[in-house]
Amino acid sequence: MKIDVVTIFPGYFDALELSLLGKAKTRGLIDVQVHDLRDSARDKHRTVDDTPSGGGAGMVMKPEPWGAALDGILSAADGSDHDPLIIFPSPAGDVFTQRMARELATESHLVFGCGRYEGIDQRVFDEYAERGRVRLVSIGDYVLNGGEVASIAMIEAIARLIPGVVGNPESLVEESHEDGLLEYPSYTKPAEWRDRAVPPVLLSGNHAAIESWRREQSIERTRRVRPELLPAELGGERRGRHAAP
Ligand code: 6GU
Repeated sequence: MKIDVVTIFPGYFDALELSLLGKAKTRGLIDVQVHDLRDSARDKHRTVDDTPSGGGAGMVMKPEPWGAALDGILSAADGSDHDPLIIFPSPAGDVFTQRMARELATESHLVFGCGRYEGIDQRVFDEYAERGRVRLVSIGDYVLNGGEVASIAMIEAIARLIPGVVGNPESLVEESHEDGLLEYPSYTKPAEWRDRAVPPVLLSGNHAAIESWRREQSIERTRRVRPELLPAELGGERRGRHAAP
């Protein structure tokens, strides 16, 4: 998967060199290219923002540097058989979920456009939505200073679903959200720590009993913490195992 990122803070994306994602980059499973938006500004101060039309607080990102940066990325991709999807992280977007991560993991080229300040001039979204595929995506109901941290979260969630990125694919299956439920609690050795015992069933060697204990724990945890995720057949409001909440 090819991933381009446009940002005024390329340094944020140094985090992608670490751990599994760094290994995935080295092994060629993902190819991440980070572009400094200021390199696409034309004045000597490398200006990327201006005051809002109509007045108001804060600054808005100017369209021209975005146009130059995105045109450059799209023309480099032109003629390849990879149809890019541009994602603008935005608190006004569709909420990012595990389901969306699974969908996006099947794409061959993602472009993340990280806005700062009060946002990007609307004409940038309109221009690229007319020329190709654009999505506004939020990572939750709270406000960040810009799209960088949101992009890193999305890139990590997406990239780990690409075959080969996570060493043991079975570990992907048993996690929170993959079956629509929260994950069961995990334990390791020692069997007793500070008078706290590992639940005996986990040491029983009875695999059917362990599996049913874990499922019960998942359901109870989901009922307690995120009842809105619970499927109807488990007494919840959710319309089916993979229906949207
Ligand atoms: Cl994607 N961007 C910003 N700036 N804030 C957010 C967000 C995105 N998702 C939640 N809050």
